[in-house]
Amino acid sequence: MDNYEIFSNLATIPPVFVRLDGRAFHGLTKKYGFAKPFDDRFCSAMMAACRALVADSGLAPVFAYTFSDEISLYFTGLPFSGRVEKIDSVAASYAASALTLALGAEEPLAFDARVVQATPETAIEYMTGRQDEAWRNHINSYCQQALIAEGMDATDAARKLKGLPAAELHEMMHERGVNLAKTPAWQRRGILVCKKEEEKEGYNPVTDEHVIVTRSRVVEDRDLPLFSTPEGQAFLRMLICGKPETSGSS
Ligand code: DGT
Ligand code: MG
Ligand code: MG
Repeated sequence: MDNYEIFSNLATIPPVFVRLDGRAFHGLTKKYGFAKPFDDRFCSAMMAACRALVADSGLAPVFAYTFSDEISLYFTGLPFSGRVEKIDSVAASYAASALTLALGAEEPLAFDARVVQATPETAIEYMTGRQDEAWRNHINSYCQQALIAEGMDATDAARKLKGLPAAELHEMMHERGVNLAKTPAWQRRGILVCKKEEEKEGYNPVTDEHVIVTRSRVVEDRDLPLFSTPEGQAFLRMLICGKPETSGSS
């Protein structure tokens, strides 16, 4: 019956992103009573899932970028010979297990997964686009929450906010004493989790010598630059291409 497994040999080549998104997390966040618009406990649990994906899953993405209930994993080498079904299913189930453990949840939860084909250039565009989405999600979540707190129901609040320009949303929160440019950076710009190589001095007892060893540890960056600025583009280029400039520029 193997020949009916028609998608199992669908394979891709790196670089790719795998984007995971929590399934029906509106229900999960309601059930756990997470603070609106941003909950520290939910964010910490998402970070634990990101750390596990980067450090322990064996999938070995270069980094994870997260905001809200989504995680983008960037790969420059692929496990499972690049087989899409296997990559998506293992990444999504691993993330779901890691988040379940981190939340101490007593019921199952799920992520969906998709592969986003990339080149180093489009990877930079992709990251800039996801951070734009994080920003839109941030302002929308604050405004939606403010209207609901004033007694409006969620559907009416969403209808009222739909299509309003960013300046009006800013003004709306300003009138309520919140400056949306001064909220914590992780809420506005998302969080990056990656491995960092560090050189440390060690001691080799066999040769009785002091040696320099390279160790890698997982670090998180909650104070990311704005990716659409020159500083942000240089940051992404360094992260994705290992150098801050485009080739050809001086
Ligand atoms: P989906 O992805 O189509 O299966 O459905 P959802 O419900 O997961 O929708 P999505 O992914 O568009 O939106 C993310 C949901 O997660 C949204 O209802 C807001 C919620 N959420 C994310 N972060 C937080 C948080 O920090 N606090 C609270 N209260 N909710 C959050
Ligand atoms: Mg979701
Ligand atoms: Mg989402």
